[in-house]
Amino acid sequence: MHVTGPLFPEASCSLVARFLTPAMFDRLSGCKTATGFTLARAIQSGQKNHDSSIGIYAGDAESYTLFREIFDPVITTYHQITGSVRHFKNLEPLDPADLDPDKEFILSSRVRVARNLFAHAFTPHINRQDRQCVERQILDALKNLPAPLKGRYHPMGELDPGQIRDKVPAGRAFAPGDRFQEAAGILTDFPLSRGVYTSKNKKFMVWINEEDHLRIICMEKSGHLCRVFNRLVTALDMLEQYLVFASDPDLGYLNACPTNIGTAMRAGVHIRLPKLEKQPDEMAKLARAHGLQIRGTAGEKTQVTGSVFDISNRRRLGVYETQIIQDLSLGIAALIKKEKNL
Ligand code: DAR
Repeated sequence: MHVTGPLFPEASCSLVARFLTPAMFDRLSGCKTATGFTLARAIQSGQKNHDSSIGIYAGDAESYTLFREIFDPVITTYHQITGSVRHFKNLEPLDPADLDPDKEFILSSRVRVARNLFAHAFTPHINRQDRQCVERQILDALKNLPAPLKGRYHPMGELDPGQIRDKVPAGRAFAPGDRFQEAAGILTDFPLSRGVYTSKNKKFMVWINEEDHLRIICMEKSGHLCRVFNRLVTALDMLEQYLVFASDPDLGYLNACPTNIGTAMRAGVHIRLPKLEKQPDEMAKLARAHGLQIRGTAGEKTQVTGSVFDISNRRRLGVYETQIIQDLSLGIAALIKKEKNL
C-alpha cells in the first residue's frame, strides 16, 4: 500500500512516529503474521493518540520479527540499548532486606511481570474464542500453586461496569484499559474472559487478559521488596512448569507493548515523599541517576495525591531481574536519604 498523507498526527511525539518512515511503511504494509496481524493494526493506537509515548503494539510474538525494522529502533531507544539487544535472565531468590524498617516512607512494595502464552495472539489481536482458551489454560495452571499462594478467581465476564468499578479497590477486578489500549484493540469484548486471581493473603494476584494474557503480581504493605520478589520467583517457577510463554533469545519475554519485553518486570514501591515533592528537579535528578521511573499515585499517566509516588525501574530489557531489584533498592534508599536530609 503506497502511503499518500502523513502516517501520524502533526503533534505526535511517539517513538513510532519518530522512526516509521513512509518508505518503511510501504515496504512492510503488505506483510501479515501467521495470525493475520499487520503493521497498520500495530500503529493504529499511535495514529489515534498523538500523545502516545511509544505508539505501537505487537499483535503476536511474530510481530517482533516480521516488523523488526520498526520495532528494533523503538526497543533500543526506549530501553536505552546501545549495540545488540540481549536479554539476560536471573530469577534467583534474594536475601530479604526491609528498605524502610521504621515504616516512615514506604506504603507498599510490588513486583509484577507480564507474560503471554506463546501459542496465542496477544491482546490487541486475539479473538473471543482464543481469549477464553487462554483464560482456561491459565486457571488450570494456577490450580498447582503452593499453599501460601492459593486463593480464588474472580471472573469479570458477567459483571457490568458498576460492579467492576466496585471490585477494583479490593483487587478483585481491574478497570477497563485506557484510550491507548482501546485504540490498539486490547479492550475488544471487555470484560469477557478477563478476571483476577487473588491469593487468600492478598499478596499474590494474576490479572488474566488485561494488557497481556498474564500480569503476575506480588505485593505487600511494607518495604520488603526482596521478599516480594522471592514470592514472585516461587510463583513463576511453578507456572513455567505448566505454561509456555512467548519469548525470544535476544528480546526476552514478548508482550503487547515493546516497553514490557525482556524481563517484562516492573518492580516498585508506593512511597510518601512530601519534601522531595516540592523539589521535582532534585527528585528527577535522583531518578535519572538510578534509572527510576516516577509515576503518579495510581500509576501510569496519573496525578500524585498525598505526596505518594509510584517509583519503579525504567529498564526491563538487557538487565537481570535480580539486578533490577538491587538497583531499585539503591535508588529508593537514595530517595529516602535525600528526603531525610531536606
Ligand atoms: N500508552 C502507550 C503505551 C505506553 C507504555 N505503557 C503500557 N504499555 N502500559 C503509549 O504509547 O504511550
